[in-house]
Amino acid sequence: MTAPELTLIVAATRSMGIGFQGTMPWKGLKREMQYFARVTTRVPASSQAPQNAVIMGRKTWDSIPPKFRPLKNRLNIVITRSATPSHPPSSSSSAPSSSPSASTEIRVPSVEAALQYAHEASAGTGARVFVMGGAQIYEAALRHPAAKRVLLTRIDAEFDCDVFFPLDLRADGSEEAAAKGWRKRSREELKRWTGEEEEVEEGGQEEAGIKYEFEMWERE
Ligand code: FOL
Repeated sequence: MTAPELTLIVAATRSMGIGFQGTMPWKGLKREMQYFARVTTRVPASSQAPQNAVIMGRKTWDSIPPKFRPLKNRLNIVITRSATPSHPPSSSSSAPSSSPSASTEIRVPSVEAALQYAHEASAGTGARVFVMGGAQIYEAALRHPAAKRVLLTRIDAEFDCDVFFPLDLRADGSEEAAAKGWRKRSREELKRWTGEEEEVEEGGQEEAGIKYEFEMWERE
């Protein structure tokens, strides 16, 4: 079986900063967060998938407000070294103890195990698999050939950051990304892939006095 395609989703400052002291470096980007929620939740129109999967590290899981955890209408897969590997329920077996109920997250010990789980759970349904951080998990995902796409929200500001996205997609200096085969796609291609018709405006968005723009990068 072929590996499921992976899409990394991230919001980053001009210097590719993504986090500060266990939380997000900025405040008040509500519509940006709603974009994240819509895009990760929306299943492709052509798919039979009940839901997409979101893969995250344990620290990112901890950073989500408890009332939003697990992220609703998505299979939440959390990577933690203290996990004992689990397998998704297969249609031929009846093992309710290992099934993810709608209100719980799955814990796995590695990115590889997360991919395996997402793949088995979604086999053939067309469900999408998103990697939503943090930096260590993005880094491991980017080493994987299945990581085909980055949905970047480029925040046109600087904030104190102590964690950075491990691939340099800066507007000016993205030679590193280009050399590794990463190309920025058009706004039309982003709209088509995400299904976002209204929200992806030319010239970007502004919220709480902060400008930002939605981008899609793909690896050739
Ligand atoms: N990608 C983008 N574009 N923006 C982000 O803020 C972002 N954040 C993370 C990963 N990728 C991102 C990791 N951090 C929630 C909280 C923190 C978080 C990711 C998600 C969260 O609570 N999400 C809810 C939305 C709640 C709301 O509507 O305010 C969800 O249902 O997705």
